[in-house]
Order: sequence, then C-alpha cells, then structure tokens
Amino acid sequence: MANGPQKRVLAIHDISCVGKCSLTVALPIISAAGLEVPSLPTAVLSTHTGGFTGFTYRDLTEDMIPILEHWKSLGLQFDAIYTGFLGSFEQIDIVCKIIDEVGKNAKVFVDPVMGDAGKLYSVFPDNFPEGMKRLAHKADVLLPNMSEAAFLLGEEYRPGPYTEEYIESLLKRLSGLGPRKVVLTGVFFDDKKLGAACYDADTGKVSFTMAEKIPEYFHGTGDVFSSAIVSAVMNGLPLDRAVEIAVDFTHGSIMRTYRAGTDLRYGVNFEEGIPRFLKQLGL
Ligand code: PXL
Repeated sequence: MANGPQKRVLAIHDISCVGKCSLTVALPIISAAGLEVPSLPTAVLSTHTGGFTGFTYRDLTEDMIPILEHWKSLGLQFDAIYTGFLGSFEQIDIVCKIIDEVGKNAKVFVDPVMGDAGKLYSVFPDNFPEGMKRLAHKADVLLPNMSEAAFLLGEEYRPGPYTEEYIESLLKRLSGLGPRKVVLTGVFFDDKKLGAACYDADTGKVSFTMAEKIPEYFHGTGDVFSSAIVSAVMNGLPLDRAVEIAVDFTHGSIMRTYRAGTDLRYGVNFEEGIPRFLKQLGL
C-alpha cells in the first residue's frame, strides 16, 4: 500500500481515440501501478496512423504553452515526465521547455516515437529525427525501437537479425546523445526470440531479455512496453528488472491477442495482463 504522497507522472502523448496506443495505453497501465497520471495530449486522432486510412488529426500544439503557463501558476512540479508521440515538429522544443520548467526534479522517460520497420510514420517530416535528438538529450531513460535508434543516430535501418556487438554499439552511441540509460526494443538474434536490450552508462552493464517471437506486427506494443517500464521504475524497481517485467507483460499481451485472432490494428489485449503485472511489481 502507498506510504507517502502518490507520485505524479506527466504523460505527453496523443489520444488516438480507437486503436489502443499512446494515452489510451499509458493511462490505464501507469494508473493501475498506483501512480497519478496527469496528461498532456499532443494531438487527437480518430485512430492511430498505422494501418488505417482517412483518420482525423487535430494538432494541439497551440494549447501546450497556455497549459504549461497555467500549471506554472499552480506551482506544479512532476516526479516523472514520460513523452511519446508528438503532434508536430514544433512540439519537440515545447516539450523540452516543459521538462525544464515543470520537471526540475523529474525522472525523464523519452520514447522517441517516430516510426517502425525503417519507415517514419507518414505524419512526420524528414527532419523530425534531427529535432528528436534534442528531446533524447534530456532523457534519463531513452526507449527507442530499432528504427528510431537508427533515425536518431542518422544511420541506415537494418532489418535484422542482429548481433550482440551491433546492439551494444547502438546502445552506447544512443547513450552518447545524453541519456544515462537506454532500453532498445525489437532486438532479435534469430527468428525464435524477440526482446529488449538495456544499457546503464553508470555501471557499463548491458543486458538482454528475450521472449518467444510471433511473426506478426502488433500495434501499440511499444507503448505497452514503455508504460510498463515507467510504472516499474517509478515504483522503485531497478531498470533491468523493469525490462524483464515489461517484456513479460508485452509478450503476454501479444500472445492473448494472437490466440484471440482479432484485427491487429485495434491493438493488443494488455488489460487482462494487468493483475499479473501488478503482482510482479509487488503491488
Ligand atoms: O504507438 C505509436 C503511435 C502513437 N500514436 C500514433 C500512432 C502510433 C503508431 O502508429 O500512429 C498516432
């Protein structure tokens, strides 16, 4: 049970009304883990952009500074800031300013959401990765997938399978952009297992956590994974244990969805994995 005040984790992501990703994933998962989740929506979309056509897109860039100013007038400071999908290029610098002004003692988790399978999401301009480096620089924990890692480092995306040496080199170079801790998702060395690699610049330690690989693309799993990491770390668990728990939670969500045979564009069934996830967090 809680002792002391609840921690406040500011979540900065879009609301994709349908399709389970970003805020509709971050809010239930992090809240279930006992943390308060004030939210700053970056855009409102009728669905996410992956696999649907004709989606609506309301960019909320203009609201962000007035929202920040109101929060400052209330003297708010957050214990953590967790950023994901941003609604425009201009939001990159706005989010940096938010971190500076209401995250003075916050642990900063940056999921540099930009793309997958080597492609930028269709709504982002080509210079988006260059800007995202400024936000990555502010992260305590950076949470890219393999495509986002390549975009941030300005190198060509490799489809895999990978070698441990290549993954280690990516992790260390990503940490060189600023973050002391990096968790890379979509890591695989053969076609049987898929997982995450974790690097802590303070200990120099690299660790890998793998689970069974399912040969399909599951939407929203990056957000499920990152939300689980934020939940575990803000509950005081060490990052390598947080990664194990997040891999287990994400893999369970994928297996449940795969067995149900539902349309994969509508996201994974993470909800039914929440009780097991909370037990692993010791809650
Ligand atoms: O899950 C990443 C994500 C978040 N938000 C929107 C997206 C995507 C991935 O496609 O389209 C709007």
